[in-house]
Amino acid sequence: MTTGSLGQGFSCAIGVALASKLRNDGATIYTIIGDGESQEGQIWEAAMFAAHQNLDNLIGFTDYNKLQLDDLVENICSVEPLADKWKAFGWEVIEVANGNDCNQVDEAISSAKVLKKPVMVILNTVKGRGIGFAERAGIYNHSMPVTKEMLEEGLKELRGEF
Ligand SMILES: Cc1ncc(C[n+]2csc(CCOP(=O)(O)OP(=O)(O)O)c2C)c(N)n1
Ligand SMILES: [Mg+2]
Repeated sequence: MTTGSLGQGFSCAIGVALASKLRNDGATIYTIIGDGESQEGQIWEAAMFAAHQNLDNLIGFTDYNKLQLDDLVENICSVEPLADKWKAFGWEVIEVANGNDCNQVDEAISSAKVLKKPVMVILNTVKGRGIGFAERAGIYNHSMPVTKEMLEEGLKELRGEF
């Protein structure tokens, strides 16, 4: 599911992970949150609950692109020290140096699957990576109108046609 209100998707994923454990269906539950989203109080209540329930079937990802809607995350309200926060909340943490590299993400998932606690994978990412105009826009790409021409250009770039 995708969600709009920041924090709610994470709480839903934790509910799904708990249900999966109760059913003993062997599923792994994946959830992605933003770094700006991590400024929400709901994230931390949910984090505490997931550890309390020992949800070792849950793998979270933080898209740590250092930007939120208005500005740099650190200018609005820093989330650092992010890894230490998750550890203090009872989670295992795996940090991925280049979160835009699928191989590095894949390796992190393999490592996360054998850990016996909920795991937060912190992905150091670049917002808009893969599409030049989106990456260059930085903070302004959050609600950037995309014309038909820009869409074509972006898709070409993602297909490696430049
Ligand atoms: C509870 C809540 N407060 C505020 C917003 C408005 N809002 C939408 S996106 C956003 C910033 C999210 O930043 P981040 O999680 O870092 O995502 P990114 O922009 O990097 O993809 C905000 C404050 C919202 N959707 N929900
Ligand atoms: Mg962000």
